[in-house]
Amino acid sequence: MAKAAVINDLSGFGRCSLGVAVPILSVCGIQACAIPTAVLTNQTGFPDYACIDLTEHLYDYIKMWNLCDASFDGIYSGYIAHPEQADFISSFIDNFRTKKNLVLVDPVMGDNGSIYKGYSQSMCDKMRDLTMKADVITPNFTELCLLSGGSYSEISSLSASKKKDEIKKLAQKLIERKKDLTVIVTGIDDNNKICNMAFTKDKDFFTVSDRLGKSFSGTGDIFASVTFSMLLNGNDLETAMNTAVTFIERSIKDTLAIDPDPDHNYGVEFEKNLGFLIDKNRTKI
Ligand code: PXL
Repeated sequence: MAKAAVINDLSGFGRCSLGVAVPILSVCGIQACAIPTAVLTNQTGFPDYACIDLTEHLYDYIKMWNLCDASFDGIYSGYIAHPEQADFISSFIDNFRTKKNLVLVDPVMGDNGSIYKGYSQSMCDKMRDLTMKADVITPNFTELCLLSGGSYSEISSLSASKKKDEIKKLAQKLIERKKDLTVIVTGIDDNNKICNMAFTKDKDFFTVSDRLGKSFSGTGDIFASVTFSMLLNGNDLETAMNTAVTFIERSIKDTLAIDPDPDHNYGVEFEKNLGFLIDKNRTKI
């Protein structure tokens, strides 16, 4: 059975981070070894939340897991609660990197043109360095701009096709810095559609699906978790991304079936669709 270290926060409400990553990896037949960066009552999109920052405990994971000779087929990181946590993730990758393991960094920093509450410029700078240690990164359009110096407002005002050209240029800028990087830009608005655009140094791949409702908490985390799991199980990028898109579509449809105007902070009904991922990964379970 494949084993992955998953570095992310645990939010009680909001269906994001470890709350979606652990169940998704598990149903894909991957042992998820969780490293909580912080414990939050609710994700930070809620008007009120409390956060316990776990920075001071993080290096124990490297120390203790070296003592038990731990090794990982994959490493997947997401939300950080303090700039030093990016340094920790970087050290964790240095310690547990092998020639074969897969490292996915989801550079969680913001959405819709703004950084998340609790995020600072120094966290974004450190996140930018961290992405250069990954095989795959999954920024949304806001995060792509933060990583590459693109102007969110200028590019957002362009026509859909010009916007996609600019996104490609920004992704290529990151690939110039690290030649074997796969950049998957998630949740791009294209009129009534949503696109995910993947770039490597020699190929591009896009998914297009209908926009269903407004943007929900945690769908970026779900996308990264499914894509990471499918890649770790040996699927190609296209299959991995298509599976993530279908899983999210089904979960949003189920959410809207219960309430056509839901509070997007609570995330999507992904739990009842985990069986779909079990079917997709049948040979691994
Ligand atoms: O889904 C990204 C995310 C993860 N973790 C926390 C968040 C957010 C987005 O708001 O607040 C705590």
